[in-house]
Amino acid sequence: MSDGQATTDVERRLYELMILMKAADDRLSKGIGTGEFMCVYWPSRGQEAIAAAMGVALRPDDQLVTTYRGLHDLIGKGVPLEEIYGEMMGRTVGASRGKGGTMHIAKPDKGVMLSTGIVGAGPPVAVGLAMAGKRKGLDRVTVVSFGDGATNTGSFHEAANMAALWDLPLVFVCQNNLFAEMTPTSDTMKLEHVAQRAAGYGMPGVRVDGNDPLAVKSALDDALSRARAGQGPTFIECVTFRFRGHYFGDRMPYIPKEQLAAAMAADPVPRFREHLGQAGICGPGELDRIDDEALARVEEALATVMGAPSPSSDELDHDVYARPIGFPV
Ligand SMILES: Cc1ncc(C[n+]2csc(CCOP(=O)(O)OP(=O)(O)O)c2C)c(N)n1
Ligand SMILES: [Mg+2]
Repeated sequence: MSDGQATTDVERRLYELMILMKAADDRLSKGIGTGEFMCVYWPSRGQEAIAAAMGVALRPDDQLVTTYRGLHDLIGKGVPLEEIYGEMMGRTVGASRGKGGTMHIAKPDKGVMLSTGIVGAGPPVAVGLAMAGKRKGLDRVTVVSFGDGATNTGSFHEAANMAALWDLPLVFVCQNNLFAEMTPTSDTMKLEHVAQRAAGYGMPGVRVDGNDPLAVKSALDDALSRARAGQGPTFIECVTFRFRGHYFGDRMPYIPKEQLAAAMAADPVPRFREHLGQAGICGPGELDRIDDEALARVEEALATVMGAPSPSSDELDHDVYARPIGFPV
């Protein structure tokens, strides 16, 4: 395959992932908004470029640790949509048979080792995973995805220090959507750029346009190569925006209208679609087909989930560390 063909395939794949992520997020929003189904979720809409780049840059055996805002990250790493929606809606087809919920989606055979609702809890776990990979002599890399706010927690700083000290094969991917819940990053951090924090631990810190999947992928490729070559961790700050608020239903009164309008005008998904058309990578017919396939894929997954039962009470004492004796049901 020529280099040109490989580049074209990568760009098409990035778009396929981005549009699937957008469709999955839009459908949740529509379904909850109309009362068609009920679940809690922390929307990722607007942050597609980062997750798509991770999906393309990471190898299947690379590991990922993410957060409650992980819908896009999970899709990128190949977790079937049925298992994501199923878990969010508490159905037996969910990745944890519907017993974990939106905040706790894991799929080890796809390398997704943890989703956590505890802000800042991912980095120390990722340090352990990366250390295990290194001790076993594997050349897999662990990537930990988290928000700007998480870099204000002590656990992030301890993890960054240990990862750098031990040259662990770890990539810190900070999805800087400029807010932590309702608080702008500038109210909680003296530094202008989150990536500046990396220097305090002796690892490279790079800042990229998190709405440009090619920029994110390029930074990831460098970081993954460094990690695989035994040169230690890298911190990547991907600057982006959160279109739907902290949780679904958050009306975002704290975000100035002009700021939101400007962010939405720079929506990474149509922006990349336009790029593919202008660069002659995909014709309009092909782009339409990719869009239609994403919508159909989401409907198919939703239908499977809606037709699946919730776990029965018999499941209560399954998949636990210790089986209680005479567990009351
Ligand atoms: C240890 C801890 N403290 C506080 C919270 C409440 N909380 C949930 S999300 C959040 C903001 C996190 O912001 P950021 O890390 O930027 O991620 P984002 O939600 O923007 O993706 C906070 C404070 C929590 N879940 N865990
Ligand atoms: Mg944030």
